[in-house]
Amino acid sequence: MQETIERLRAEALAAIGAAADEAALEAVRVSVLGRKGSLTGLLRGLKDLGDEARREAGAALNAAKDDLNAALTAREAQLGAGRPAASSGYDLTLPGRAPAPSGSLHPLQTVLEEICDIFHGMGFSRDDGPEVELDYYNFTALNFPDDHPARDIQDTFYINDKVLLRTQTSPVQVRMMERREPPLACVFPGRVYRNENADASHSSEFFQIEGLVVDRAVSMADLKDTVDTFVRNYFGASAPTRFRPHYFPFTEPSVEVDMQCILCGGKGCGTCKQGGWLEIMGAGMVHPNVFRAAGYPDDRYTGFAFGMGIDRIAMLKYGISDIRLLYENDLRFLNQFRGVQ
Ligand code: 2NL
Repeated sequence: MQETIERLRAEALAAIGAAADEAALEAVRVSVLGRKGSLTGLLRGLKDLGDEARREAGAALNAAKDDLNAALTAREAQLGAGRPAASSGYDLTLPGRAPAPSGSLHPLQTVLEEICDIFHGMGFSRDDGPEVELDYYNFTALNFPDDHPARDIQDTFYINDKVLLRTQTSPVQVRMMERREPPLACVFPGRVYRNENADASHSSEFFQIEGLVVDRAVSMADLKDTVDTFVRNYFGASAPTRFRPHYFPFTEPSVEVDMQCILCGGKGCGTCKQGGWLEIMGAGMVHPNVFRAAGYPDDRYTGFAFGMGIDRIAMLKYGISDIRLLYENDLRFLNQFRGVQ
């Protein structure tokens, strides 16, 4: 009996050592220790032995069983060590699933950030404020007379008598001047609203960026240089710019700024309606009444301000012919800007 046990033990240990993978090891375990295994069979046979022989064989069989269990555990750990613990049941060599599609910036946001970056490079900071505004900040403080047509409900969305959706970002600038003393140079991008019927070039919401520089002795030449530096940086080539006299209640003098058409170089094309020039912004020297409303002492400061439609710049840059595309969020349109920065 002792010999049989010893032989079985030696054979099983050899088989455990030779098992090349976990399946082979499991087969060895079943053949020795399983319900019909060779060692299990011997244990079952103990009951037929006499007292003395049963005690001896029992002790030997239990010792062999412990040895084999220990050897199985050790071999199992050895075989498992080659691969990460978590991988059982997973095939780590399979290619991954396609990642969830990532979003991207809206073309208006891309253009807004690019424009802000350029002004940041010229030393401008950036600020924003409420889209729901007091009519005082949107109109009165900006030198709009009480009977100015822009105040009409035909042109402006009113919440009530005194509260409206801002029609420009200028109210944020008035709020800044109330808070801070010059010198200041800041841009103010944001969404603005006009009570307008939508068509290819009009939308009741659009984006604007305004800029304001106030200090002692700021001049129209500073405005011109700022505009030229912006155009050079944004549109690359040094397209000439020109000022045309204009009227805004909040600036005096006021101008509209054109740049030579980037598409035809000034020769005339569909984009510039054959004129050779593209209007890119309105601007001027801040009206003294605006400084007065902001609480700046008379005559101490001068400043320039400008306002630019971001939608128009985005439409020019990407060749978009209908402003409504920028607000409909049609994925067939938006997906064309994935990866475009
Ligand atoms: C346009 C014209 C402009 C301003 C905005 C401004 C702001 C203050 C004082 C004076 Cl607080 N001016 N902003 C000045 C000139 C033109 O925008 O056509 N925007 C799309």
